[in-house]
Amino acid sequence: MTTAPTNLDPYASRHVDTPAIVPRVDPVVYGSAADGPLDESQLTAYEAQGFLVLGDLFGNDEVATFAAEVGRLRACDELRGRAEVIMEPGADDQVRSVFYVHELSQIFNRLAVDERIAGIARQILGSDVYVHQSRVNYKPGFTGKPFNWHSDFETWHIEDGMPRMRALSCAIALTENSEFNGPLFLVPKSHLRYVVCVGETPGEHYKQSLKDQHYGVPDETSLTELVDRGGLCSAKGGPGTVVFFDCNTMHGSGGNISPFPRSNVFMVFNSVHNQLQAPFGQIPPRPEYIASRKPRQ
Ligand code: 6CS
Ligand code: FE
Repeated sequence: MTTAPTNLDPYASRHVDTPAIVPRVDPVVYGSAADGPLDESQLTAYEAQGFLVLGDLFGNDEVATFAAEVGRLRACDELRGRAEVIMEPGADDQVRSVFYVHELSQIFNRLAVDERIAGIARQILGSDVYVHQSRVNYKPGFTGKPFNWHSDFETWHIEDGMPRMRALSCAIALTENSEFNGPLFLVPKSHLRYVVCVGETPGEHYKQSLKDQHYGVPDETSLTELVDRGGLCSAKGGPGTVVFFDCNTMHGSGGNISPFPRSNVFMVFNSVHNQLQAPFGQIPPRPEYIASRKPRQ
């Protein structure tokens, strides 16, 4: 399918046969240091790099409670077989992710409104926020599979109808995230440019992409260009380490052949001024457990 890039949508993607890199036309930080809790240097670093790693937001006991809840969700019989539970590709006994945890779990329901993360999200996004998506990624030892390189926003724009880049993810490490067990890889400064991907989104793409994503994945030339400019960073740290990253920061992670699991809980905050419209990829909207269209105020 070859159609001319539309001038109406600065973030059109999967509509042309050749990839491209176009500029971001939205701010990164919408608030200011005066709004707190991040100080000027933290906001400046987030704006420049596209992510910020904080090591001391949650106490060990809290993280242990989150980790126990993650274990409960994974073992919960009534959840098995539900759409929110994503199994690893080719391993129907290995849970890869559980989505919608802010609604399935009282503990993560409270975490979603915890000022220590929601307050930072409001400051960066410059408005009230709501949870666009929540999930736990398990990445079990020995069998945890990779997450291909991608910009979340490219998927959320094309498949969920997220209009502009005014959202962010907050990833809380529930286990050690080391160089050995498949840590989150981020490309610094990649949030400032948008990679136009090729390929036509398959029907009900999420049934495949949440297991192993192949559409909305940048081409190697574009990815290399982003890395040449910004380098690579792996978000290593102990349990309780929190990574805030912009919706358009290029990221991914390798497989986990170590004996140690790499579990993270993700809360994705969207500005209330950026609520979902019809998917820009002109495809049916994804289900509520992946992309919230009824945000709780
Ligand atoms: O499609 C999505 O919304 C999900 N996919 C990835 C690889 N990251 C964001 C989100 O979990
Ligand atoms: Fe992602």
